[in-house]
Amino acid sequence: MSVTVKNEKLNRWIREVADLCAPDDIYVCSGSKDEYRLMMDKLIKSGIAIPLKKRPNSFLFRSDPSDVARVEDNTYISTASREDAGPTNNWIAPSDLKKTMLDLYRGCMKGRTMYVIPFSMGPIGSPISKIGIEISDSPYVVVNMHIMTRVSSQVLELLGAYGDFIPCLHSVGAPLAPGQKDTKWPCAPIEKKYISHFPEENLIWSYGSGYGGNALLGKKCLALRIASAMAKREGWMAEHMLILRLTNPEGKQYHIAAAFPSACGKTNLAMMQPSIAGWKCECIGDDIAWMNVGPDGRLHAINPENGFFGVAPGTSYSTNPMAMDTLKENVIFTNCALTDDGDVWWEGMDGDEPAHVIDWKGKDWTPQSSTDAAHANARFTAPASQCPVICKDWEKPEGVPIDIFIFGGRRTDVVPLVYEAFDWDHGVFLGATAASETTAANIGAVGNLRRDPFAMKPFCGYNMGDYFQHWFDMGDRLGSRAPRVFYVNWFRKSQDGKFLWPGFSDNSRVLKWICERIDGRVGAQKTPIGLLPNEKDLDLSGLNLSTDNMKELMSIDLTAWKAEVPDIEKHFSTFGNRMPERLKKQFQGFIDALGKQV
Ligand code: TSX
Ligand code: MN
Repeated sequence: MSVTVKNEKLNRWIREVADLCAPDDIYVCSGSKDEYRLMMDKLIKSGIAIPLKKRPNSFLFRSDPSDVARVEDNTYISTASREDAGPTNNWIAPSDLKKTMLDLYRGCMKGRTMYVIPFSMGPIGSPISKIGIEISDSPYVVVNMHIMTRVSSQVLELLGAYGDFIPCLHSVGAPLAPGQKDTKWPCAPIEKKYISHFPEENLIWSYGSGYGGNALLGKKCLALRIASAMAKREGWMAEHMLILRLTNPEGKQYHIAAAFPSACGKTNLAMMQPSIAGWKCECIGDDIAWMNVGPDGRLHAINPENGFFGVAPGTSYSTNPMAMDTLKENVIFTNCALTDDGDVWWEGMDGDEPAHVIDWKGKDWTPQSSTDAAHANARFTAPASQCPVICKDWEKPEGVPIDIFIFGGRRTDVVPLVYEAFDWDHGVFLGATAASETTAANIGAVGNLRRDPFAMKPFCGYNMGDYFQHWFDMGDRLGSRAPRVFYVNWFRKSQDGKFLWPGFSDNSRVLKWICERIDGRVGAQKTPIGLLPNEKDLDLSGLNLSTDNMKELMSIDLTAWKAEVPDIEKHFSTFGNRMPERLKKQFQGFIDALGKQV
């Protein structure tokens, strides 16, 4: 039932990998519903997938406790020159890294089936789309790829005999000796995990992990790290951004692409439903945007993904009702808790805590337990088409025209709710200096300020200094048709430690101001950091926020902003001679503006 392959490069590669990894079997995926069902049936029989009584065609998986997140320390950008990977990436020379990984790959699929997964990032056949082939020995990867990408034999037809694709090689790194019983979540120890990218030859090699971005190679590896390097070479953009369409009461549409570091609620914003009358919000994507200059000279964006791979804990009808409604059927859950009536549960879900669940490690859990029932990085894999507010144009091959870029971060103080960049170059400065405070969901100490330029620190597949320059180059090309740039912070707190802004649906008020800026309907107040809303211009109708509260939320403490300068200086200095002069000029302009305001 395995599909026949006619593509020469693919046939050669399949043979090469099979010779190297020595699987028992080879299966080429078609992407059909039957294939998904058969695969899932096998996973159920072996006790790896747990069918959920409460959600049709939905399943729970539990990973090995050592394999629960992306492994940034084991992620490599392998370019001929170390400088081309830059200071934000781990680097090993391609020849050394390949030698190490070839040793690991040798015989690594013994006792397993090698799956060949043809997939398209972006609608099949769209001019912006890219074809990848993932070879993996993980059936969990196959079923997740079915949801997160467009897996189809059509992709192979499109390739024909001589078409090109991005090879993505993946193994869980756990060969089986003859007769050896498999574990439920095979993987390799941390020192043997490698997530490697060779952007100079559009190649991905992943070994040792079965989890998320380490293993579903279409997402972070292809659509961000490899694609960002391709985009730099070819003059387009691959960004860590949600895409949404806002429609105002007169029916005018605005398309927004927004970049936030992790734990800022990007998926929540992507599916947000406005609290203000007459405004409509539709989701186009929640994680990645591929953008190209269209025939109209504007920047057009597509979501290259086919699903949502979202963090479950914290997702509820109060934080993200549209996500909750997306999760009713056809979903894969990983590392969530299992309730006694056959449903999933996680911390932060609506309603009371259940009296008993099986936790993500498969152990009994009650509210008295000292640990969380779901892992903090537990995930749902759900088809984007099931989102009740998915935009009808989300699969348009030409994408949607972007009007607005938003950057943001989680800041307890200093940064006001919203401000606008003076111009494109200043917008690049805001993106390049974006920072967020770490939360329990991040690694490391809580409350540390982490610079995460353009939310791309873990995902830029080349030197981040060159990436900054690419943003300037795109701005030059787009000229007056470039999107306007804004910066937001939903997370500012008062002196007494309370969130100053209600967030969630009420963020529509901020988006409304942004749209009114685009239309020239409202002015703004020029400050050293950017353009702030005038007091009367933010629509706060029906909100119960005091004037003092709003003053604190929008306040600019120049002393606090001056205290940011040394940290930005240190951040920028890491880019050495790859630091664009135009960005240095922006930084100097910022320092000067702060100085003039003493
Ligand atoms: O996602 C969030 N958004 C964006 C929503 C569209 N979160 C959750 C972040 C964790 C992933 C937020 N948390 C947001 C927000 O705008 N704001 C906050 C902070 C906050 C939390 C709770 C309240 C208010 C603000 N609740 C009450 O005041 C009742
Ligand atoms: Mn992401």
